[in-house]
Amino acid sequence: MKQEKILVIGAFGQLGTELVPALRALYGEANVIASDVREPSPLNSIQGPYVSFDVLDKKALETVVRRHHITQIYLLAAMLSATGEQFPTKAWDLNMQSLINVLEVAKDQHLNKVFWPSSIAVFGKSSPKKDCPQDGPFDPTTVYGISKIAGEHWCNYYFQKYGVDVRSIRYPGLISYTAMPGGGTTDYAVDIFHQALAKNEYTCFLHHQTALPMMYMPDAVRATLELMEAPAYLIKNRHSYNIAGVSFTPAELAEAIRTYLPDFVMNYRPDSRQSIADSWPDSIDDTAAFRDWGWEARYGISAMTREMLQHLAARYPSTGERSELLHPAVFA
Ligand code: AKB
Repeated sequence: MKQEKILVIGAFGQLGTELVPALRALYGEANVIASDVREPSPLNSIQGPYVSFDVLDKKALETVVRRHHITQIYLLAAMLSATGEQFPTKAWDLNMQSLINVLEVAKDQHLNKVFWPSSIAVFGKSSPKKDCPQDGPFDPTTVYGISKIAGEHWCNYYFQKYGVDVRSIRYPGLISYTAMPGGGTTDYAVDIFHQALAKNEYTCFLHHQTALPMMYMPDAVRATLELMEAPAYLIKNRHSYNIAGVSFTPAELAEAIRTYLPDFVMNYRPDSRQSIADSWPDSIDDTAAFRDWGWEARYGISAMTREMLQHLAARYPSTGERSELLHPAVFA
């Protein structure tokens, strides 16, 4: 077991919900402190050590880091693309000030490592649609994207100037059965599974042909741990790494779901999130992550769809009657 003490900020979010148990399996439960601005509740029940504080309160952050002898921070708190467009200044304040607070504390208290998530939202209309390269061009259209590209520069700055070992990944849309995403443009790719199982019908807020880069959560958790476990000399990029998982359109995902639920009906009613999706690449080039620290995705659309439906089917008891393939007896 490794002697690190890790603080995960934003532990109740989609990624935090799965990253905390993965880190605890690696470092021991007592050595991973989950934290969030929210108090624990039956809806976000996390076992093990937990502290509640606001990362925008730098003094509170300093106290938590000192009191728990923290050596690494994973900063996952953020406002995502769609919600960020409703509250632009709030999104900027949260996304930027949280990062500056964490980088300052990491510098002052000589932390071993910091993880901070960036996003495909750093890309924009002038970025290539297909296999979008690591080095841009970047012209984000959302406040979320602007905060992510600015944050990448801050990460690089703290590494170059103060030697803070900060590492980052540009996540695509994340797909998981444990926690719901909150306020993103890629959220449809999680919602669709719940609605398919509950009602056999889904109305998608994106056009049927809008391809976006996505990733199944087990791949995203593994990417995060692999990046953070890699020796520092391998991490050549201190802005953020592109990582690719799987790219698909809503129509392709609906088709994959029909393998298990043949009568599934998909409707389309694009809303304001369509223009955000239109500004993002269809797919991502991740050769730099492969070259530097060996990143390779494992899940394609078929395996991801199968696992999502199988895990979620238990929550929707009528599913077994509608689909032989999702009957509990088939995958028990
Ligand atoms: C969002 O849709 O805002 C996020 C992201 C791609 O970073 N899921």
